[in-house]
Amino acid sequence: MVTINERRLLDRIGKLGQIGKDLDGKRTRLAADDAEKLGRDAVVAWMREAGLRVETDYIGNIFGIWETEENKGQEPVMTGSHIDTVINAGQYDGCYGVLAGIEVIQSLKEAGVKTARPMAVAAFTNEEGVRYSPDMMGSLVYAGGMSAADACASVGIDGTVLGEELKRIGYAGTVEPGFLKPHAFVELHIEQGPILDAEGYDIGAVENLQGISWQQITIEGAQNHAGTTPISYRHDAGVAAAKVITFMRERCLKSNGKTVSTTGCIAFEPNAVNVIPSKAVFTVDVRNPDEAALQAEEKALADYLVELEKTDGVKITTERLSRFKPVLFDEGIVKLVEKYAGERNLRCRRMTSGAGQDAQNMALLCPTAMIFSPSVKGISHNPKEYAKDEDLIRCARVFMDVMSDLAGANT
Ligand code: HGY
Ligand code: MN
Ligand code: MN
Repeated sequence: MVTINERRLLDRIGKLGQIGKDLDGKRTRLAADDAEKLGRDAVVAWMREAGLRVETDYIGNIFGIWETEENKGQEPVMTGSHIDTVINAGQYDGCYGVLAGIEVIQSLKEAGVKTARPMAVAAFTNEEGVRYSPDMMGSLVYAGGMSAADACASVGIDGTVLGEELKRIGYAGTVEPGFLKPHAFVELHIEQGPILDAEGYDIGAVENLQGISWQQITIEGAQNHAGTTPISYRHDAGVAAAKVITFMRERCLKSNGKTVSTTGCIAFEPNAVNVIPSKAVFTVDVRNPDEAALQAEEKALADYLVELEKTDGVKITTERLSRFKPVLFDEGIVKLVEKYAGERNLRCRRMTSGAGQDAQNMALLCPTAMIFSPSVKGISHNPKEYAKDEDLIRCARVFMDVMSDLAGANT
């Protein structure tokens, strides 16, 4: 029975987790920045150590490919995830899936296993979307949902241009996105939510993924003195922004937990303690597993902004940053996850992914599903993100079973 090299996988997760830490120990590897380049270099080195052929496409997606004379030309079974992070991030989000993908292929290869299909593992560019929008960008380009040219022309929150940054860090690749036509795609990822941990499950068979709507809202009011201006005279962009944020929280509370909304970024101008803000620029991230419900949330917000312009005497503009419909994963692969989890006596439950994932774009190309491992206390996008070694290993073993099955391995 072929198994993964547990120590090697855990060591690599730990090593990659050390890359991109600043002097305060905060881990941040934003798409195509210097820290992420070092992460990319480490992943490419491990792919080479595994004996994989490494290719990089126009948008900087990195692929480790294992094909033999016997299976060359067959559509590969693919896996992948991301190694870019949010700001002050945990060490498992995305990295676990990329490193487990390398580990599974390396272990099968080392064991002399024959597979009917080639296998490939990807590290997709800019999954988080913190520096450049939209999120899940590399896999979106790969799946044909965005042109590589448009993606490379994206201007970041820091004014940089993605294509130039990829060139600068040496990851402006030479192969066409979509160059591998996958037979199937399976992504292994930490849950990033509390369900598996709280309900005592060992593994999640992810059957669908919720829709995501990101926009940036700009509210322009009237700059004025914080002390002398009567309330009735004010056109306070800060107060208007606060009303939008609380309006969205009310919508979430009325949705019985289906809608979630977050304002993660906000900036005031001129941003002075005794000046009524003239401008507020902030993001609204709204999600719901049902497309019609998500559209209803977007419409409610748009209608509210029209109202707010009248009541507060402000001018409001919006910019679409990202929009993904909910995705249903492949029932056959979900069943495979349940089958192998059962054979290993793991407690498995079906789940929805609350997070956006590269798998949602790969589902445009081929039968796709995901496997979740438990996140302790459901904490993620936070340095306290934690996954127990035994959970990581148990789920990686099921991941190997599923990948081997799809690849027609003679294990
Ligand atoms: O935003 C998300 O859901 C993912 O972490 N990119
Ligand atoms: Mn992720
Ligand atoms: Mn993430």
